[in-house]
Amino acid sequence: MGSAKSTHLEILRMLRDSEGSFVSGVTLAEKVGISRPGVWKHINRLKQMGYEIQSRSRRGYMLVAVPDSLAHGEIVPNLNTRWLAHTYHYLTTLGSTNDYALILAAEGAPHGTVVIAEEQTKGRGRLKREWMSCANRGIYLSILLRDLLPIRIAPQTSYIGSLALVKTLREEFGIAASIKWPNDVLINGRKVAGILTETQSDQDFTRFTVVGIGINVNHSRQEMAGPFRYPATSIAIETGFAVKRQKVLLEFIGRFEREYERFLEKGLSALLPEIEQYSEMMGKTITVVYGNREMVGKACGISAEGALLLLRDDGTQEPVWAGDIVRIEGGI
Ligand code: BT5
Repeated sequence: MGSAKSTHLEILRMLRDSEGSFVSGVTLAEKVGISRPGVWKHINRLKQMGYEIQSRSRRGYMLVAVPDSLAHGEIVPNLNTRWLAHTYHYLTTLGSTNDYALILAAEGAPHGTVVIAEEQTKGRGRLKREWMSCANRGIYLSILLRDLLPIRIAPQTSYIGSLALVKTLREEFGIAASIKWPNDVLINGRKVAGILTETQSDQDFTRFTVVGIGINVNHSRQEMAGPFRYPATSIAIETGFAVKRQKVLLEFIGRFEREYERFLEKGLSALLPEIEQYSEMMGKTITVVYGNREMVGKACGISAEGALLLLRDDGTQEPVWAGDIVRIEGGI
């Protein structure tokens, strides 16, 4: 007999295998090795988790609908990756997935470990800013990368997150998403996702890197009303319908792995044409704020090291390494 935890998953697997038809309580009980009241208990547990299961006397149970949960059983069996998310930590509520991933990393968690939470109570942006992470609406995830990267290269992994998400939204959902330097993804000029990359290093090389991504998927207009530093939105607001978070997550994870491998093999310069193509600000006059400094210029490229290249009025080109774009010409 399996543990209580795996028994309900075993029952779920059998119901899935006979999709669209009933499985008798006796069959379930025999196959799993528990009593019929035991089956009933596990069915109730699955119902509480959001699975819609029809029960009919003498016919048994039939799975009617699965919840849009990001739990292990809904994601990991459907992954199409070689190494990413094979270790998968799923929590219904958590302070911050980045904090959790940093602890796991220190304890030796493997390369490609993913942490997912349905809700964050202390979700973080850059500079200890807050990331609004209300329950069951968004995707809050952190990816642990263990390759040794020169310290100056590590922040470039943020671009892998934004490029992978923009390609997911464009290719799978037909949404013209764009990248806003340095770490945001926008739809129709509004922020739909943010990325927070954190590293721990020895001397010149990283020991590990954690890329944290927050994606607003099914948030309502009220939830996205803010106040936020930059106008915010969700995929559902922009498309007008709810989107399966499972699909967004699976497609994103697959693309992240591919883009990361391309980055390791060929460097950021291999990704730059697409990053620039999908960029919200290229060729536009923008205002960047860094501390007390405000810079205005035309965004004219991203350097091979990841700096934003700003063309100033006097014709000089300035690389900008950090800051926030607070205004984009023609933007919201
Ligand atoms: C970011 O910072 O955009 C990075 C956000 C990273 C969040 C993920 S969630 C999973 C992982 N675990 C964590 O704890 N964090 C990562 P930044 O560019 O500094 O933007 C932060 C600002 O965005 C805040 O000060 C707000 O004004 C605004 N903001 C907060 N929540 C938002 C949301 N859900 N959507 C859009 N804007 C938001």
